[in-house]
Amino acid sequence: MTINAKQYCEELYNRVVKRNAHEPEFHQAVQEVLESLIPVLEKNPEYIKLGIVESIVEPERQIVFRVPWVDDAGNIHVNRGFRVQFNSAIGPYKGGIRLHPSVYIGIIKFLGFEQVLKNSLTGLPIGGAKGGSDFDPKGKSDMEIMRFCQSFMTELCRHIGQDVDVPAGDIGVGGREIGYMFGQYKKIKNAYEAGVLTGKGLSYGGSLGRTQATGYGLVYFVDEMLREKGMSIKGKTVLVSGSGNVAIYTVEKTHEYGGKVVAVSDSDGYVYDANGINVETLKQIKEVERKRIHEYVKYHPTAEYHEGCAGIWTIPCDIALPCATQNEINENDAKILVKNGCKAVAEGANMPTTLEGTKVFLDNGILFGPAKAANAGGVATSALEMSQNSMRLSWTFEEVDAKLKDIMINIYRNTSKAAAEYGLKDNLVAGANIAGFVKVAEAMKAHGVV
Ligand code: NDP
Ligand code: 2IT
Repeated sequence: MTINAKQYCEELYNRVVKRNAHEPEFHQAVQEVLESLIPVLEKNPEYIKLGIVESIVEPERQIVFRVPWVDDAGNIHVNRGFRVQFNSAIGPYKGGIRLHPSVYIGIIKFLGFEQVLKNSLTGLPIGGAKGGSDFDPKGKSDMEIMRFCQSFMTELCRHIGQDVDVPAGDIGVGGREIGYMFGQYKKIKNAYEAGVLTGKGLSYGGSLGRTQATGYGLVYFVDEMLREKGMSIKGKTVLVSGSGNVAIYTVEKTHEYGGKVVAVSDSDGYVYDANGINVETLKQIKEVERKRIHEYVKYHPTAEYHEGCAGIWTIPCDIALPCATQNEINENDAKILVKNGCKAVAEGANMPTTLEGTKVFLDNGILFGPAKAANAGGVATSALEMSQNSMRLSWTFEEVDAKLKDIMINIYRNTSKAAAEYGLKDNLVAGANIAGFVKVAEAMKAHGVV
């Protein structure tokens, strides 16, 4: 019996929508991947016959739990916690934890699904997962954050382990939160299992370079993507949305490479600084004081603050690097960027461009680095942290950074090669989905129906 791959993917997509009702972000992530896989499945129908495509869109396990905690005034709050262990074909589950009021199962599922393919692209042995909670860390005291993290880990610890599932940071989770979670895990398990979490502090098993890795990796990817076309970052005007971990180190590395980042943002608005965003000020406001981005103009009075985060995409630029959150660039934003002369876009955030926005970029010949490939430097360095924990050794910053750079260049090349192999030259969206999928699919084929 011959299988029509296109029809199969359409039917499977419809089943995914039905089975995961009211989860539009997950549908969006699946739709993009299934569309990319059609040529692969036409060539290799056994991935359909062996149930691999159907399995890859179904998480291996979904854990939903109650997270009660007490605030400083003695009031009790009850949040919801999630961990979606999506696929463990090529390694232990691996992926971050997001704390944001918008978190629900559909967000965690889309992130877990993308993580499977992203982790495969790194070339390192890590499966895919994601977790989080609808807890809002904004305005909480250190002690409230600690009590929340402890309660979250009291349940999560049953489901993770250095050879089982290794969480890390994402939106709302950085070094402070990982520290509290690690402390609680260690206490409950009575074991020093350093590799159970990544993004740890340097005094207890963290890796040099992990804090910088996603942003630096993004810029290494962009540099390679431009170099291939005879271009470079030097002298380019760059927009970076967000002002968190990924955004800060994207700004820092872009400046090192001779580009000028003129704007950053948060969910309230954006800052425009024609002189180039000062990264030390950014670190002071966001990492030390944990304040809002409008504070920037107090330090640099010639800079401008504008309400509304989407306005950032109306600033003329050569390169746009969305580093805040999902669906922050829609079709209209993409059209404005193209009209204003933007030549390259690379995604530091996960799924920051809508499907319609992506189409605008691809149709207009914009160099476009999709999240799975372009922001994989963070999780790749997490895997390097796991390696160091297993060896009970630590590498220098230079060693880690050199490995990260190599990994990002390889991701660009493998992604671009996979696209070309299927007649989709320069479509890195398809290339990333294909290259990420094939490795996982081969492992699943070898493991049988499990
Ligand atoms: P942070 O919490 O450090 O920063 C998040 C930034 O994004 C903040 O500026 C925040 O603004 C903004 N933001 C968050 N939610 C929204 C929203 N709904 N609308 C507008 N702005 C928003 O997170 P990270 O920098 O770690 O993560 C940023 C993105 O990068 C996410 O998509 C994450 O999944 C992705 N990523 C992170 C990796 C990592 O290693 N940390 C690795 C790979 C991808 P505000 O303060 O106003 O909320
Ligand atoms: O989206 C991501 O890749 C991350 N948040 C990093 C995950 C990790 O395990 O380092």
